[in-house]
Amino acid sequence: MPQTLTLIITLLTLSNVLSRPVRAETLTVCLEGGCDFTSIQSAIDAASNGDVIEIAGETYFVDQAVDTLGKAIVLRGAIDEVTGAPLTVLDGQSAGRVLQCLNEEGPGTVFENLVFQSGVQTQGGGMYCDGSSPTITNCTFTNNFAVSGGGMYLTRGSSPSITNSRFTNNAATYRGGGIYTIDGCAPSITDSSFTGNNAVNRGGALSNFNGSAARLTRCTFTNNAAEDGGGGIDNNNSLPTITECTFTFNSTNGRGGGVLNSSGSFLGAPTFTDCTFTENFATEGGGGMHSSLTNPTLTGTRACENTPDQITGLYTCSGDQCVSALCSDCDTCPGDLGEDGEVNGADLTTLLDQWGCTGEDCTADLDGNGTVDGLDLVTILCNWGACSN
Ligand SMILES: [Ca+2]
Ligand SMILES: [Ca+2]
Repeated sequence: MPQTLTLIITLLTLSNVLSRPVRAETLTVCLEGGCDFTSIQSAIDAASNGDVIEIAGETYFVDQAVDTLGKAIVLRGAIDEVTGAPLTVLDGQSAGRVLQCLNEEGPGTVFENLVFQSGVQTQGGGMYCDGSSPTITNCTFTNNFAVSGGGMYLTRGSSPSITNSRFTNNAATYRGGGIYTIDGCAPSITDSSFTGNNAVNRGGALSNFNGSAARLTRCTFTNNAAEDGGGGIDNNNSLPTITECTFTFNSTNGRGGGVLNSSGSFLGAPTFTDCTFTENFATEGGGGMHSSLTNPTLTGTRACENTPDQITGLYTCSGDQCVSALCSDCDTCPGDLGEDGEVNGADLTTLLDQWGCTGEDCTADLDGNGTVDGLDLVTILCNWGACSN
């Protein structure tokens, strides 16, 4: 056998041995001893890719942000067997950040069944991701605090996958009480809730900034607030895809009680599909949503009983839209002023006849803002054709 061939075979055999997966280990953490480690960070330091760290259901006070060091490992907490709620708590003691991923963590870095609470940092009190996209499942971020991104701060393309998680009572003195994303991040957030988060500037629950393409599916936004716009979500130069999400009781002293889309999204515009906006509030208008210098696409939207109006600013709509003062109108046929089962030229004529009408007698004031105006015209046009109900 020629020497070269022998060498190649030897190398192939050797590489086969070397690439054979090392058996993944399970490392255990608990405070009282009897486990492999008493500190979460010590367990991470000792772990190799593929390992699982199981953390007992106790409260771990974090003196320095827990850092996964780029390792593809699973951090798994304990759950209440009845409710499924996480019982393992990482507490920042209102002194520092709780968790960070700074080394290009990918989906193989998994956080499961964990509570991240009482973290404080300039960016990302609960969690900070820089160019990292871990997997987050059944986690709770609560009572965290920052200038931006109280619960979580995502930057430089960080695109974590977040499922079945909760962001509750987090706060920011600037933007993104729950989450702040900047510079091309595309987190996927599914079946999760944002409740009682607050921002002094914009985006009580979530603030997307500078080319963020978040994908939100079946998320609820309830009781979030921001002082200067976007009580629920603030989309600034961003193009999120928001599907089957519900916005209720969010508020702002600016525009966009539920959502504010703003500042010329040069990369595209937000897309909303089958979302519901009810009982949100905006002092300056756009109780449900307001858009400025961007043109979001709305499909299957239901916006009703927001204050002082429903949806303001530019948007592109498609069918099955209900933008109406009363939610009960959504069950009939919004825009069908003549009640003949079709939104057509006769309804448009009625609206134009009442153009500028103010007060309660104006039947063509479809969105209930007190005037028959362009917003009502949009409702007619968005629902053009045979009634679906
Ligand atoms: Ca009609
Ligand atoms: Ca109106």
